[in-house]
Amino acid sequence: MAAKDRLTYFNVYARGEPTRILYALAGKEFEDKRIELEQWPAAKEEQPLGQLPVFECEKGTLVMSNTIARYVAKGFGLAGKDAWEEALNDQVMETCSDVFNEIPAKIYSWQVFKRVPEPEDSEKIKEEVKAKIVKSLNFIQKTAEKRGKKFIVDDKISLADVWLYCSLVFGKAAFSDMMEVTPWIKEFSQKMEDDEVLKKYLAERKPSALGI
Ligand SMILES: N[C@@H](CCC(=O)N[C@@H](CS)C(=O)NCC(=O)O)C(=O)O
Repeated sequence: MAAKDRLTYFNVYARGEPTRILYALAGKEFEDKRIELEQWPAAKEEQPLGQLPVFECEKGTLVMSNTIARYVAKGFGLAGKDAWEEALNDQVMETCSDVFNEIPAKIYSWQVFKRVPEPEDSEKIKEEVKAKIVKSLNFIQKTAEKRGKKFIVDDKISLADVWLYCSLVFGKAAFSDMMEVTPWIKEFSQKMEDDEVLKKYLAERKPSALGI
C-alpha cells in the first residue's frame, strides 16, 4: 500500500484534476503520479481496469474518478455536512459527468486526440453538445440559487464547485467561451478563481500535456 495517498493519472487535467484540487484546498499532501502518454501501453497492463485515474491509500485502491473525488472530499469535509448536502454535491458531479463526457467522444476524438477525421457536420455536433451542457448548467444554477450560499452548496468551496470548475476548464478547448457561457457561470468561475488557495494552485500547477 502507498505510504501516502497516491493519485496516478495522465499528465493532463480532465478526470484526475478534481482530486488534485481537493488536496490543494485541504492543504494535504499526496503523491501526484503522472503517466506520460508514451509510458501508457506498459502502465495500462498494471491498472485494475486498464484505465486511470487510480487512487491508493492506506485502506486500499480505488478506481472511477467520481468515486475517488467523492471519497477524498468526504475525508476533507468538502462533500457536505449532511446526507442532503452530500446528495446535492453528488448531483452536480453526476450532472456534469453526463454532459461533459460527451466532449471527448464527440469532439476531442478528432480535435485533440486525432483518432478519427473531423466529421463533416462537426459544427452541428458541437452545437448539440453545447446546448446539452448549457441546459445542465442552468439546472445547476437553479440548485445554487435555491441554496442561496456563496458557492453551489455551501459558503465554502465543496466537491460540487470543484467538479463544475474542472468540467468547464475541460470544455474550454471545444468551446472558447466555456468559462462565461452564461452570466451565472461567468460569476461562478470568477468566484472560484478569486479564492486564494485555488488561485495559488492554478498559478503553480503543471501545464496539461494536451491542453485539457
Ligand atoms: N469511468 C472511468 C473512466 C476512466 C477513463 O476513461 N480514463 C481514461 C482517461 S480520462 C483512460 O484511462 N484512457 C486510456 C485507456 O482507456 O486506455 C472514470 O471516471 O474514472
